[in-house]
Amino acid sequence: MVSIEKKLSLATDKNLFPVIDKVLNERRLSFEDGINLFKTHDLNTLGLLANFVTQKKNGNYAYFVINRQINPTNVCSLDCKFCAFATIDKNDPKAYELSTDEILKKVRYAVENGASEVHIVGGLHPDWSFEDYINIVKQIRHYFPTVHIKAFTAVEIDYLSRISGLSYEEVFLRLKEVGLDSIPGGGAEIFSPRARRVIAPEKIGWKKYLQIHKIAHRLGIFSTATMLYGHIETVEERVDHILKIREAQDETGGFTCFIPLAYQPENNELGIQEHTSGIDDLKTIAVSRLLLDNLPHIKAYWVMIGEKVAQIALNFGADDIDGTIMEEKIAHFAGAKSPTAQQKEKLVRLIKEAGKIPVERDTLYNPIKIYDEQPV
Ligand code: V47
Repeated sequence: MVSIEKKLSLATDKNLFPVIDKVLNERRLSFEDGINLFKTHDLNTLGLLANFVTQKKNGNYAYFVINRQINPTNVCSLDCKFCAFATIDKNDPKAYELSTDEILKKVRYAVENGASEVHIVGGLHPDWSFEDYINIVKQIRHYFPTVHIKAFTAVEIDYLSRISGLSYEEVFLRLKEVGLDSIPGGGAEIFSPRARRVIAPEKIGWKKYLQIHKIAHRLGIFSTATMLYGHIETVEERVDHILKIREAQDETGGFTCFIPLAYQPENNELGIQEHTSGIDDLKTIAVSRLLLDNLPHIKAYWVMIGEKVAQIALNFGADDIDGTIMEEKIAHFAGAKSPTAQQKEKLVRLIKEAGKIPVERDTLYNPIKIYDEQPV
């Protein structure tokens, strides 16, 4: 077998030589290394390096989850320019609010179809009270005692704190008491204040986003982290975003996974025409894998980059492709071309074709089933 050193000796971009040396010797990469990795055209070396790190962390395993996404409402007091899902106007024909019964029906369908997780995010509804949000979690937990409830982004936690007058800690303790298990990584967008002023001027900034996640971690609530890329941000802003997440993870260790979210350009106010390219998707995943040496998992979210690129990304640093999801609104309102649900068998096949061993996981990456027996 050809050694990794031998393979990497074919690298053509001299800016990557110091990075190769650091990766092989398990030394932390710098901001400048991140920029050089984003700017390289030597995709083969980037993929080799990222896959080398993934294999060290996760062997040949690649994960998926049987889950359902539920968005209780799209009515939202924020007016983020990149968002095609939410509406500020309750009377907008596309506005909707799910009742508790409708939410429970969706959870029931998910659980009956093998879901171990429900992933719940939605708008900051101006008329919903703190207790309305609490009740969503409470009712799900009452009827479905074992399903993992991953609910409410840091942006929603901040909103719940504001409408209840409770501190972030107190909000989390209430949610935990009624059944919350973990929180998702949405709402991070891009941390750069410059870009944030344009794309999400009213949303909490990066300091609060990370503060909320770190508080969650200290209370034993794990979370994921995201980055929305492919809009107006610069490569420097991407690297800065990723390194801020690395710094937070050094403090708490509570992020299970990092998910680069490819911007979907339709039906919103930003006026960008293009979807991200496959090369940019692969680079962003690979660079994330290399910079985030303290995060266990990197997700290639098939919904936003498509199944084909997600599958290739499993050899570019990703070890997870998310899940069956059962329905999806946020990316599809904004023009995502992928399906809105996925069969488990398809996820297994995508992973096997990438030469990896599929593992159905729970939210915290405990294996539920390993599919190592049959070939593709
Ligand atoms: O916060 C909104 C993003 C996020 C667009 O935690 C958009 O495991 C692209 O966070 N184009 C919600 N993205 C989705 C999310 C997520 C998805 C899958 C797994 C996990 C996880 C989290 O979607 C929002 C925002 O950053 N978003 N509009 C758009 N036009």
